[in-house]
Amino acid sequence: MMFRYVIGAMLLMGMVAKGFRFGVDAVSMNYYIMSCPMIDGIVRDAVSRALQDDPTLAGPLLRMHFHDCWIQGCDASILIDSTKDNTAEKDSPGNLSLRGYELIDNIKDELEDQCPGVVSCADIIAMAARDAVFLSGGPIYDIPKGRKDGRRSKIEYTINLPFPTFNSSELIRVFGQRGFTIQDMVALSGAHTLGVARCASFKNRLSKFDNTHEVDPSLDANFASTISKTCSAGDKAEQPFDASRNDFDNLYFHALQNKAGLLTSDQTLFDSPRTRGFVNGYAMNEAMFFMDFQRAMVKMSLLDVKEGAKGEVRRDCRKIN
Ligand code: HEM
Ligand SMILES: *[C@@H]1O[C@H](CO)[C@@H](O)[C@H](O)[C@H]1NC(C)=O
Ligand SMILES: CC(=O)N[C@H]1CO[C@H](CO)[C@@H](O)[C@@H]1O
Repeated sequence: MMFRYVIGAMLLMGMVAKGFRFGVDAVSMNYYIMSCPMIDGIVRDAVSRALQDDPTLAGPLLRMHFHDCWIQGCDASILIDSTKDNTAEKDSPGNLSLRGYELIDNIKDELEDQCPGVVSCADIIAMAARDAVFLSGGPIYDIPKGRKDGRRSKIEYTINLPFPTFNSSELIRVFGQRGFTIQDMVALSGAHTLGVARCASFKNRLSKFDNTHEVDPSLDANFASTISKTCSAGDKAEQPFDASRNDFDNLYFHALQNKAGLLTSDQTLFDSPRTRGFVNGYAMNEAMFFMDFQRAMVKMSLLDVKEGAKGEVRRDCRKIN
């Protein structure tokens, strides 16, 4: 616990220094301290109520933040609805299974009542993801706030999301391009401790199995027949990533060690010597996973953030002002 405070204080000092350099409208830990002091409680309570109704929402909320940040920075571009003239990110095939948009709308409404025109949708996504992690049993950590909302969302850009068929070299490359170390990338992949994937995302692992009646060597035989059975219900059938889909824990890394990683991009982390050490470390020591995960999440939450006049505070998260 003490350790967490020390890390928090170190981050805070870093952010304050950053705010000092870039002026008053830069991201900071206490961005809303004057303009919306109740914000943390409001978001935490709303996410908590939503997860009591539906604990499976934690995964989609965390994934939403990743998809938002990965495409054009953490600017809530993922929330924009398509219009007659523009097909938005959220309508791309890779993003269709995202959920939780209504919860973000509800939080936004509540914040508009309490502190009108102040809180960006991008900050709401980032905070909701953070709270979803904590409320599912993961680490508690703070993130800087003050992201502004972007004014564009285009389906074409989502081509840059990492593919589930990527091997570790490709993952290392694309995460490296965005400033993440190999360790960051493995820790962030640990987000797959929450939630499910649809057969469409992992059926590539079965083709060899199906076509030649041979077990794919990177797949445990029992697990291969489990996912094969799941896929017999079609492309939309869901398979949890690990044995505890609603708990943020390190069982995902145990699954990888047992050749029961769901996506190619999961199993490759154990199969490649460049990443295996981190997988084994996180499987053995959950506290280390939590520490690295929260650090990497803060980093991800600051990807290409739009500060000040580079963005806006959307009135309706689904529409540009
Ligand atoms: C390393 C590269 C990554 C790849 C290739 C990848 C790919 C995928 C795919 C294909 C799915 C399943 C989608 C579906 O079938 O509906 C998924 C689910 C998920 N991803 Fe990732 N992902 C990656 C990294 C991340 C990161 C960095 C996060 C968050 C920090 C994340 C969070 C999630 C979560 C929580 C789910 C479960 C969603 C649910 O339950 O509906 N992923 N990911
Ligand atoms: C990873 O995939 C890339 C692109 O398909 C390929 O060139 C490379 O050889 C693969 N690396 C490994 C270690 O399999
Ligand atoms: C990961 C993934 O499937 N991404 C898709 C998101 O949507 C675009 C646009 O339709 C696709 O080209 C990507 O493959």
